[in-house]
Amino acid sequence: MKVALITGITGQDGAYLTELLLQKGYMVHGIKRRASLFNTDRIDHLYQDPHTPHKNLVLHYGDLTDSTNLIRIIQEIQPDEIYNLAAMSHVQVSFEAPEYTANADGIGTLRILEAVRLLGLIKKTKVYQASTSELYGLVQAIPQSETTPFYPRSPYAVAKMYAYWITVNYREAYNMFACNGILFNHESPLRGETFVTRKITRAAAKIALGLQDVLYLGNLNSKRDWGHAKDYVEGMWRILQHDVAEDFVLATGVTTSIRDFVKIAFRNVGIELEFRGTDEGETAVVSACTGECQTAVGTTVVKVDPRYYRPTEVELLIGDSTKAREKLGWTPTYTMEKLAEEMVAADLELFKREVLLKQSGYKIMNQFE
Ligand code: NDP
Ligand code: GDR
Repeated sequence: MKVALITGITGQDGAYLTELLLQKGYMVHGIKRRASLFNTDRIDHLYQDPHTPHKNLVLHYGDLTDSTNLIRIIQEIQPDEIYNLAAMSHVQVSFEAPEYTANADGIGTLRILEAVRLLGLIKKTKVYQASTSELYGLVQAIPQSETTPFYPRSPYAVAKMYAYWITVNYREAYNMFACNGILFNHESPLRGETFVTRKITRAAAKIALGLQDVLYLGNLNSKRDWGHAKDYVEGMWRILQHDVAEDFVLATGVTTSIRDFVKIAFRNVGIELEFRGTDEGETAVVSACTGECQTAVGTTVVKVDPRYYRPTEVELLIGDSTKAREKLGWTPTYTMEKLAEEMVAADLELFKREVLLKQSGYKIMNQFE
């Protein structure tokens, strides 16, 4: 039985990867942070009571900013594969917490690699590093591939650039099986609520059901190459099964603007939008309303709020994943349209439950109301 350690197991990718590795018969260990509230929602369906005999999923408390726990856990479980997914992963937040981001996302990766080396596990343990298309930053060339130069545009991307190169360096210096997956944006119904796709699909569902009036967004012009997280965790696994340690881009090769993603998401709840104005004055107005939609034609449902603008923006990402397709046989199965449809459907389901509770007399409130 292969043993895997996943850092960031409570995140979007951690949840999908755990499911995949359990299906493949792995013993999975995950590192979760201590929080004042439960933070395991995304993997609760996979959770096994500590008293269950022959468990194949075990969670350990830990943090990428604390090498003592990383060394202890890695020593204890002697993993065949480590997937380093833990990170402060929000680009805009990294401008507000740059030092912490550097520590967790940059030095955190070094701590993992060094733990493997110090514990004498170089020959046994393969390491996957969650690198990112944010490394490309200011456009140098398109589509972006493994050979495109980097130009990071945020504290997050700069920290991830350190992580990328320290992974390459440990591979070259110590002959470690350490690889970067340079992954373009990937989303799902499990995506964090403050990333733009999920913010949009939640708002589309809530606006259609009459639970929200307006969606405020930042830069509508930037373009992203969006795939589904389920496809991308399959790629991570394939990267570590390849006979040689190498770095790979995973991407769909199709790019879409935020504005077009908004249009497509709202179309899935029966709302057609017409965008008017430019820059900070841009808005979107309902031009037709069918199906789930209960919003009057002519209502303004999207507005731009400059508070969501970034000090330095990444305007255009479009990936070339030819190497992964040819060497790993990896191909994404989701189009952006299918992804948006799945995300909107999941959010509609979620908020219909909220409507039902309200109609049945239950108040939706937090504990302090
Ligand atoms: P999420 O933000 O959903 O999950 C991040 C995970 O990291 C969470 O489990 C979080 O724990 C954990 N974490 C954060 N800080 C620490 C820390 N200091 N110590 C230990 N754990 C920590 O991210 P995704 O699942 O979307 O992404 C996974 C990885 O892939 C990240 O490294 C991200 O930067 C990278 N990436 C993501 C892409 C995407 O489009 N999704 C594209 C390219 C790269 P908690 O639940 O407690 O917050
Ligand atoms: P990104 O994802 O920065 O690409 O990083 P995000 O969804 O946050 O932003 C994508 C683009 O949308 C624009 N945008 C907004 N973004 C957010 N979050 N909120 C808004 O209201 C909004 N309005 C417009 C942004 O300016 C940006 O251009 C994600 C993360 O998962 C990283 O961890 C990962 O490395 C990269 O994808 C690849």
